[in-house]
Amino acid sequence: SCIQTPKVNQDRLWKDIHYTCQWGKGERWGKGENETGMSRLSLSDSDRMSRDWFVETTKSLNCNVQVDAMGNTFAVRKGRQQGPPTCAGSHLDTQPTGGRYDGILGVCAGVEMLRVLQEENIDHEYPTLSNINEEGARFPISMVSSGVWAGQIPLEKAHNLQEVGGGKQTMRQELQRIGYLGTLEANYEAMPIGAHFELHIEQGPRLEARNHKIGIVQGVQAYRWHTITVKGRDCHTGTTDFANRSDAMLTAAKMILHSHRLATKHACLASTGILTLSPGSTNTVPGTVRFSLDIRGGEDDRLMGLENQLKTDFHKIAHNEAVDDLNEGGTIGRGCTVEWVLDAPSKAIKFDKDCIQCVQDSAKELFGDEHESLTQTMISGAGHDSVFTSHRVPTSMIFVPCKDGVSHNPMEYCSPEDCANGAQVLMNAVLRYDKL
Ligand code: HGY
Ligand code: MN
Ligand code: MN
Ligand code: MN
Repeated sequence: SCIQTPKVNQDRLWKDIHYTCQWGKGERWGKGENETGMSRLSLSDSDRMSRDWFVETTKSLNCNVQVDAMGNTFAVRKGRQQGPPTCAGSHLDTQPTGGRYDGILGVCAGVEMLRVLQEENIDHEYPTLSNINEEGARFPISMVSSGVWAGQIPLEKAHNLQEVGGGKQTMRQELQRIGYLGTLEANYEAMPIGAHFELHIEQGPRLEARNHKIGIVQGVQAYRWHTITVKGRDCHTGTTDFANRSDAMLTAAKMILHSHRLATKHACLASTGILTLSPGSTNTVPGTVRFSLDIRGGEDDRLMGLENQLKTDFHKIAHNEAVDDLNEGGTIGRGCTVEWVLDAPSKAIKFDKDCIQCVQDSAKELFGDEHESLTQTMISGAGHDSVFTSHRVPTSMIFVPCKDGVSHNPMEYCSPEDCANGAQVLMNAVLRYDKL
């Protein structure tokens, strides 16, 4: 059934997105093309200011705002509503050198939906939601706040998370410090929502490559984050020959190279984004190296196959045993030890078919006869809060293209038209879902 839905205001949405970018903009970047770089780390002061903006703005739109013990901020518009309302949410935190659309677009689109409902006097209750630490850049579990709300991560564990790289502050202390340690219990029962839709940039090249305007997201690939510690022995670089070294840096380098090669063979992805070593001196062979390993792949068993093989091979590399072609001319050395810690796993998930249908129908409504050539179904390569909400309520996502498929980078860009297309499909989908 064709539902005449009101139009989002593209200029106003664009203004909101860039208004929120004043907080945490360029904290780590100089002038020039990088000055658009966002560094609004979860629970930082700049994050607090963007959250305060979200609270004030939604309150001015006749919402009552509730914050839970994980900082999830629900702005629920008062109105006639049977049963738990349909929610539109995403996140405001960014990568340390992130872009202006990842997460922020979805939250601002939720706010734009509320503005339109207010203007059109649509007397309907809708929550918009802003999650915390989706990026997992400052605290080691990504999407942690939606994970607690969905009952997938214990509150205690989340509250005690300390900053990546050994910072002392815990999530709980930082939530308290910025005033977002809410009294509402961080779980589904305390804040039941009926369904969840998340608008997000694709963060990859597929939509742009085919000149598609909307991605109808059917699920999210599995991923597993680890911290690997390699222990060898500090020694003098001038007096210790190779046979006598336990070189943790060389060993870790071989592991990282091997993880890339083996992931390719398993049609998966692998990446190391954090690497620390000690003692850190030109003339001391490093005895300790710690590195992150983010592996991702379509299905759970394929990813576990890669992980198990990597565990075997890292053990061999640590003991200088041959692994594929890594050991030609390698050092025989005294070997090292290796330790794995699993930080954050997420199984592959499939979104709800009614939600996907609502997105599909909303895209049809927006593009009319051209919708076939302007939309595609897809699986998300990136993790999102929707991964966790889908454990609890019917959920799906809407993607819009981003320039060159670049994200987690100051050059991230999504055009005003693409932002507005996404927000329109988001609002249409929420209104449709409620009429099911
Ligand atoms: O890691 C991810 O995929 C997301 O950006 N948190
Ligand atoms: Mn994101
Ligand atoms: Mn991200
Ligand atoms: Mn997300």
